[in-house]
Amino acid sequence: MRSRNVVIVGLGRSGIAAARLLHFLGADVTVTDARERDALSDAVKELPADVGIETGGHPARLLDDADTVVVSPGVPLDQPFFDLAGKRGIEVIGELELAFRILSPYGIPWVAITGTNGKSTTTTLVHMILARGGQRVIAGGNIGTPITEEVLGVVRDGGAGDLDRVVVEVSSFQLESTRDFAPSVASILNISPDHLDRYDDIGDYIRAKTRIFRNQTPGDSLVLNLDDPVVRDLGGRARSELFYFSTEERPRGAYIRDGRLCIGIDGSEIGIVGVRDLRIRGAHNTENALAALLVSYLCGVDVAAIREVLSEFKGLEHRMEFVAEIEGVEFYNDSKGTNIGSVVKSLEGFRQGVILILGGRDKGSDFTTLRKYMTGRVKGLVVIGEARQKILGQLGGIAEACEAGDMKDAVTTAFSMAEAGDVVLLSPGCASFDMFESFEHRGAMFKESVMRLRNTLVVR
Ligand code: UMA
Ligand code: ADP
Repeated sequence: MRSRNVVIVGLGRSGIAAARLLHFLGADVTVTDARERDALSDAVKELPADVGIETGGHPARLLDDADTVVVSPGVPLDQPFFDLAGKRGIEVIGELELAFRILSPYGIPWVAITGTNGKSTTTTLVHMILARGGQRVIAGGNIGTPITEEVLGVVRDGGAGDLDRVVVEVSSFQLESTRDFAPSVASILNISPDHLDRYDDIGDYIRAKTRIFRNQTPGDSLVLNLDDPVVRDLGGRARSELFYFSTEERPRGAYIRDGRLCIGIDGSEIGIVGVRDLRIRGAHNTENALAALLVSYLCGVDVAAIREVLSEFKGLEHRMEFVAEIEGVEFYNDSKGTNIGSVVKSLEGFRQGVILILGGRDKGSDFTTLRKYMTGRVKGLVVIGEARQKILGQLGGIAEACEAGDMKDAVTTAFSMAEAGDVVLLSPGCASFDMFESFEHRGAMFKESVMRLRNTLVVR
């Protein structure tokens, strides 16, 4: 990194990691956050002592000595601070771009996975498969560990030159602030409406996603979902080699034949595992497995490693996670179901008798889309968070509906609406930040409330 004076905007996970990496590399670093200092005390403790800190806003004077601005993904770019940086010719890049540039001298190929849903599951599978196949890999990004944190780990140990690959889950927010980012293998899993509180329309959201292949060249690979009506047509804009996955057709790439997940490229076909051998359930997880096996195959990994991992992987926490059965009622935690498309997939896993806990911070979503999937399946609706009234307005009359003030209340209310044989499903279709620190926190509170309920019933 040639620049010496860097301003980092946002002191969340990405900002802290970027600051630590740049500081290690010898840059002069100042971090600025919109929140007041009191709210940032834990974050500040993680910074080296000589990093400058400016809280309560992003004052223009920080740009006076800056060469580069590094922005965190959750910080919208349509703010005067960034306009001013642009006018002064100061480059604004994201934390993902920063990591890419720092590793670029080593020539390590990157694998990047995006999509509205299934990113973390697919990224985890790819990471596990490549590692099982003996590749030296670091993984991170939107999945939770900022990729700059992983990069600091290898740069500090002098091990960057030994890496075979970097695997990243990338969000539309992270892609917005890329410039040179060019993964050798990229995948777009699916696109459905999300984050419409940040984008003017779905077209803007799609444009951000397509930045994943913007700098790819003919030697690179792009893996697309042939079954997704938006994604299947994006390949026309790419210069990279196209591969597809599908559960319905048999494209050049990965598909299902006779109940087996297969790779078929240029005439040769390899059967990998049976759909029934997968331990992650649901049609959407079959799609994730197809994407992961194709991406991994294109990274040159041994097929045995793909087989082993796909037959073993049981799924991630907070994604359709079975929590407990209480008096015949099953509880599932799908706290990561943060948009309408993911709630649809989760509902499709059940036939009837669902009590759905929905709500949180709205992202400009259209909840009426859920109506047809709820009919016949959802017998009770418990709404939580800021989006309560909007959801009741859009879904009223479809099922018995109740409001709950917190997660404990939501769980007990849902249980009171259920009978033996029913399912209580937390699949909120919203962001968590109105009531919780993160989707992980929301899922943990759900599980804790279910366990408490079970304990009180046992005592009774
Ligand atoms: N802030 C400002 N100015 C602003 C807005 C925010 O200073 O104008 C500050 C906030 O006060 C806060 C900080 O920015 O202190 C937060 O930055 P951030 O929102 O970028 O959060 P991070 O902790 O850095 O986490 C980010 C991703 N968050 C978002 O994109 C919102 C995490 O994805 C990601 O795991 C992490 O980087 C590591 O790469 C979370 C997410 O919700 C899981 N992602 C969205 C999704 O999956 O749908 C895109
Ligand atoms: P992301 O990282 O994109 O949020 P995850 O793998 O964490 O995706 O899954 C989050 C939720 O999205 C899951 O609980 C499930 O409800 C839904 N989901 C997962 N994979 C898919 C897919 N391929 N298509 C649609 N929905 C999916």
